[in-house]
Amino acid sequence: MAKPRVLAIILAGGEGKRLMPLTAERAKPAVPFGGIYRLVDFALSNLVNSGYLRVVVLTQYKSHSLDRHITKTWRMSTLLGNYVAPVPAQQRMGKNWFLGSADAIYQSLNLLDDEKPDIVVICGADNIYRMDFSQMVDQHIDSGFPMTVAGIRQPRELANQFGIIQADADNPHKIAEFLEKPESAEGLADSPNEVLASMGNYVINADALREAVTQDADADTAHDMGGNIVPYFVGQGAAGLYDFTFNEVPGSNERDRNYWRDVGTLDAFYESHQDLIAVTPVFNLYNDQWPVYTGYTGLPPAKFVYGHRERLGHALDSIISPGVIISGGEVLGSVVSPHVRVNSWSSVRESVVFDNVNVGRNATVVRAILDKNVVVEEGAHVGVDHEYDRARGFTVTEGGITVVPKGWRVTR
Ligand code: ADQ
Repeated sequence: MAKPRVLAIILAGGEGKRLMPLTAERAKPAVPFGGIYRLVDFALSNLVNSGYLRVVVLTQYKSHSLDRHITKTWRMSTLLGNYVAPVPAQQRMGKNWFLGSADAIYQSLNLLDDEKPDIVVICGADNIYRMDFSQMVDQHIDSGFPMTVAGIRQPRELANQFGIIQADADNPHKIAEFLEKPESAEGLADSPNEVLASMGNYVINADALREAVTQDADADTAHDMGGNIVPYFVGQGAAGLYDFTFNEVPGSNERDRNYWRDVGTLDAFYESHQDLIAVTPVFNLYNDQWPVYTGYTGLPPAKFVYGHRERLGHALDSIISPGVIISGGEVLGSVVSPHVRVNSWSSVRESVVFDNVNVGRNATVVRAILDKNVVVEEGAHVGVDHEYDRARGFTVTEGGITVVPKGWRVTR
């Protein structure tokens, strides 16, 4: 068979309610991650590194900064020479404006007419991982199933956040049963504390996709890929299962070989950042055989200023982006985005700091996420007194992380 034409669709319209306040003014896929990236860069980089250069990104909710990022970084990228286009969902009025992911594809079926792919790769935009999609596509073609779903083992207590897969007893590459976000699920026979979860990544024959989302459009459903389209194929005994454990990406280390995190909650988002800075990273950003591409250009290097004798400007066990100036303050166990200033006698510990934050003299930031443009005034603190943090309108997560919304001034 000739090489199939593959079109990739990234579902990037999710609202990301559980990441509030980080998603108050931006779509979830546009949330900054790892200093210089945005969440969508991981899915996009995976596709491009897999050799799939025809990519459309379906946007919808608060998509302004997402569109700008994609256009600036990806569409204009002569380096990649690829074709990445943000496609906003048709803006319907009233309560039907925001329907599920299957509706987003249905509304964009004209892309299939334009591109004429044989196979469509569909993935979400809010997971951190490395994956060579061509390996999944190969299995999909070999299997003969019209649809293939990627699966990964996850802790059983997270079953209600995922589509839960049961593999066929006779064919490990076939899905026997699928339940979207069940209240609970039985553990696997060989590992009772784990379930097999859908990664939200699908490979589908173009004609089967067209047929499935078209019939779903008229049905009284949630118009959701996981909730409706996957069960539609599973019900016909026509859904394949791709086991992510077998995915091999060049340059991976033992620890991040099968790393995959859904960063849908603030605590998961925070913990995933800690994975980046572990001494042997649990997720290694320094794998140049499978690079993660992003949009910052023209930034000066990070700078560390000696400061005062009692407190030298320094950072340890941290990721410091270009354009940062650490002047007489300390940064420990943190991920810091561009244009951040950390001033004398201040301390930033185990935190995630977005673009253009200013940490004033003598300020303390502990186990916090500071959104873009936050100003921590001289002598102020964040994450030290959770009661006070809540009283000031900051979010404090179950895991004890204080989140300061975009542009806020933290006073003493
Ligand atoms: P969720 O991530 O909870 O579960 P959903 O909210 O539909 O499902 O989000 C999936 C992707 O689609 C996200 O990237 C989101 O941004 C996007 N999306 C949602 N609605 C959209 C719309 N109208 N337009 C464009 N994009 C939209 C899914 C699967 C589960 C699976 C988990 C894995 O349903 O079965 O286990 O992903 O994380």
